[in-house]
Amino acid sequence: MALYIISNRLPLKVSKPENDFVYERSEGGLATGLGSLKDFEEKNWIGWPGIFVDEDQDKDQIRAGLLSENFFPVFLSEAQISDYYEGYSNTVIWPLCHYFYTYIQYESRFWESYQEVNRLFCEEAVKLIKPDDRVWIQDYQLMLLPAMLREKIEGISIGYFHHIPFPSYELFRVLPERAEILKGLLGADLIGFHTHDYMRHFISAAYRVLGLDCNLDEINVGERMVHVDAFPMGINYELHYNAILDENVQQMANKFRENFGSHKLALSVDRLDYSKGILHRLKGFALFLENHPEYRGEISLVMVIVPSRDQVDMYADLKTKIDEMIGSLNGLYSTLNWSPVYYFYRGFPFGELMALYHIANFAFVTPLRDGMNLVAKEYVAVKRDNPGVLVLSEMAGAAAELKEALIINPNDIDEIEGAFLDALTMPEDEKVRRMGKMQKTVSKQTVNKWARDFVKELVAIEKKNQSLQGK
Ligand code: GDG
Repeated sequence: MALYIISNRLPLKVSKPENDFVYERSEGGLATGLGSLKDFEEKNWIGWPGIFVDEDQDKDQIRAGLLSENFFPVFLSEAQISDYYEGYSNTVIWPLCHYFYTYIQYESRFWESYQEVNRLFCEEAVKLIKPDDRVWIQDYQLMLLPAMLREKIEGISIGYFHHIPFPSYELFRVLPERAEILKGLLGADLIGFHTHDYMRHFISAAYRVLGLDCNLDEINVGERMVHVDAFPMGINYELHYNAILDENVQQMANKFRENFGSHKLALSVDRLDYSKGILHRLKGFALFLENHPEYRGEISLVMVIVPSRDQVDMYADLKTKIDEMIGSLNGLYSTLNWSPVYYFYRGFPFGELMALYHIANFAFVTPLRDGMNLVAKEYVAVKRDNPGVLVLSEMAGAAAELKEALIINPNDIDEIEGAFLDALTMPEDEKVRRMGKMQKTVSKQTVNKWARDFVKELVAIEKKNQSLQGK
């Protein structure tokens, strides 16, 4: 019996720098978690390989190259990536689920392409999957796929996990295709979210949009019950907790510490996105420096912003505003040996990121909305026994678990300002106590446990359904 993971992207990048295709694995959290599912004889992954190819012989070559990894490519055209991925997924579903519905840019061709690509994934999957295999679909790019697959393969066991927030019904109802999306998702036997709130919102949408019979964690779709549950995703705790034991990471941490100087460091790490609350954070810091001149020269904000979608106007505008705010803040307060903000508009190699986490006195994770936010959990793990303070937005899924963080409302600039003062003045024993509790939480709810819990529940539902049908 095999397990099939289906996600928009395969966990690798295929490129063709010269004559041959080159395959580069990207070990994200998801791949690590799935690696821990030992009970399956066979684990397969279906997704887009991240390269545009037209020629059949190139496609065959890539297919063959991926086979040894049990990866199966779905080839997409540039137009499909533009309309299904950048269009419907990222300029309709993403803003909607993050409560930025006025940011939605709706084009009917986006929805057409979204349906077409979900069908394409279905066609590819049907060629491989047998009725007693299990399927685990990942994320909002493939919300129609569960029902499409169920229609093609009767009795198949299907799970779906939603990595971003699921908005309240009042917002979800705005979507013209709200019913189609819900029906698509309800093709699954098990639908997972990071938090109970998202789960509740989903059930309420199913009840109010489709008029279905629901209880606290099940939706009756007539011939089946669909189970809904919360599975908070975690990180590879050992990897992060032990990161600083690596000599290179330690050397980098020492070098960074020396170069930044003796003042305190508050770190933030985000992809460039309006949901991350980057401007609010900067405003809070500016207000703090304005109202607390005694701390000028004592603390810097280290901002790592990973480039993303910056060809899109809305993202380019956000980047311009960030650049301007940092420029004016640094212009106003910098001295010869201190800058308020150290700004890096690029990604860092893993080891350097670990070194930054380790030396940061505080982490400011203040998204306006975030499904979970793994940066918060990584910071907690990497700090090890080096006390630090996590300032965390109550709008991040992680806040449901990391209750000992300094929890703030990221829309409230005064609260952000206050968090800088609270972090700077927190007694050492309180830092140690809070961090210890959060480390305990993060070390238990790892990405491996997340994956195992989900699949265990999927199997239990399958058994229950079989016994109900007298199989
Ligand atoms: C979705 C949801 C949910 C970041 N900068 C660098 C870097 N990173 C790594 C971090 C972390 C990951 O990227 C970002 O984690 P997020 O939790 O923000 O997740 P996403 O994948 O963006 O998004 C989110 C998640 O799915 C899981 O369900 O938590 O809410 O939006 O691992 O470390 N890594 C390196 N250099 C960087 O500069 N090497």
